Amino acid sequence: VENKTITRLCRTRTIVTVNGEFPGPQIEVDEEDRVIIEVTNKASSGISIHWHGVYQKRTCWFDGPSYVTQCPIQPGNSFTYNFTVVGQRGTLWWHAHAGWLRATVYGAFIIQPSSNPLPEEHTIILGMSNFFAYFLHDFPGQWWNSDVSAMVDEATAAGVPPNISDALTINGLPGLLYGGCSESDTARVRVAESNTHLLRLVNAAMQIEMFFGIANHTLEVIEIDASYVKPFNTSTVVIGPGQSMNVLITTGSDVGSYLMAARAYSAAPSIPIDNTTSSAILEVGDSSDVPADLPDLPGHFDTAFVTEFEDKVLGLVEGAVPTEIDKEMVITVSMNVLDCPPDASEESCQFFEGRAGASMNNISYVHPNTSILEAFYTGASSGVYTTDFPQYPPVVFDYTGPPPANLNAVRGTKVHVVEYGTRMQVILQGTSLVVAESHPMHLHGFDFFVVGRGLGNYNSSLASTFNLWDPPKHNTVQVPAGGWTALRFLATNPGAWYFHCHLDFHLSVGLGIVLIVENGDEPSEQLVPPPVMPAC
Ligand SMILES: [Cu+2]
Repeated sequence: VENKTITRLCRTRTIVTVNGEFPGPQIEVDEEDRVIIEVTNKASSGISIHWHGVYQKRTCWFDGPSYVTQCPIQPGNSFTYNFTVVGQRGTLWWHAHAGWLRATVYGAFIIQPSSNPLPEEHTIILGMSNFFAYFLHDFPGQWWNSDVSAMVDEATAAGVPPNISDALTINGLPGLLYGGCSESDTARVRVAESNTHLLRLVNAAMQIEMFFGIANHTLEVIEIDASYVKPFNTSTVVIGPGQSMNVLITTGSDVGSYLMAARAYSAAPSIPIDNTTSSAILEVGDSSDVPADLPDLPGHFDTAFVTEFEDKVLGLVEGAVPTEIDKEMVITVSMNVLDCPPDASEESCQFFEGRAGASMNNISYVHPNTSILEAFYTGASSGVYTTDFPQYPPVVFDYTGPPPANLNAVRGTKVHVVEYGTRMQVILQGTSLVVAESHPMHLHGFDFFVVGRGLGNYNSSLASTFNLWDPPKHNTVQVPAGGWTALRFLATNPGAWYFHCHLDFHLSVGLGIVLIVENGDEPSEQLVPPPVMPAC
């Protein structure tokens, strides 16, 4: 991990990279591979790396989120991640999980299946990022000459949401539609004529759900979050931050170039968004043309399209969902106004006279200054966390109705402990507090089945509508604005697992919890002993 000077749109900045590359290097492994990655921190602030979507079965030590499974790797220090990829294949990704460093520290993590279903496969990696928010904005203090954490301090000093981004990117490049300097900053991907190609899509953006499409081409979605789905065709895919997706395209017999494009989707029209469009060029055969026609993407607030898209997503594997459950949790997922801390200045509390915040079941998560997992493993949790994260919302109200008076979410470091082997059902209930937004919720250590979702408030009679036959299996799911999502998973992976919103602003103001899954009785159901972990 090191600083590197890069130029985009004729502006030069220093950013944090891995091996000097942006986006970072693609990691390719085979099913069942043991993966050993030595991370040396030559940047100026602590960092850790998360292998997004990798189960880390019994190896929670190497999952990566700072202050959850490890202390950050301090500048000048190294840490070796060491895990085996078991029972999964497809497109995942890796990214920094410390502060907002993932803005520039990310790359694809690809698990090749032991048997390849495609006669001729080409792999195309698309990254998407709105890191330009932090790249082009003239924040006082010129954060980019030091590190992103300084920028976070600037952006959140007033306790309000950060500015919107200036540009989106595809493979780290903004594309043709950003004025001067654009053409040289446009990604090109070359594929053969008359063939079927696999595109591996990752949404690495900090804050933005996206639409993505290719002019004149239909996308066949075959896999989401490294789990197969029943294949379906679409002109546009919807991909949230943290999600990955495999799609097939078939090229025609003519040589030619086509624009690929990505732009923001938002469920909350009242909030300003980055309304720019990132583009890249798909070259079919030996073509160096610069095409002009954009794919026909839905409008920024086209929630109807998103709902229709999500209705098409069904799991390829049938009958794998736990039909009985042992434990249910109902968790509100909410934006909030947090109290101004007693020692804070007025300038730092400019969001409805408090600070912009977020919570789950009214607890706005605060990181301890050490690793939750280490505290749990060594029995030294006192003063680090408490285990009283509520199983149900502490205050029952019309969650998605007219916003009630602020419920005064409180800051805290509370975890929820689950016995090994528990068949879990988790209802994530959105609220209209402050603003009804959709939240891409990501669970570490597991895939979950998305058995139901709807608008309004969840109640137990809606369980009869669940799809317990072929629901999709994801590691990240959108909780719809003003609605709910129902998940099921089997808690057979011991460890401390972060469960959080993948919009980094929401995450940084408290939208997360830690689920601790206890060891089982058998040695094969227990955490491996820890390596020497970084010190806080
Ligand atoms: Cu969120």
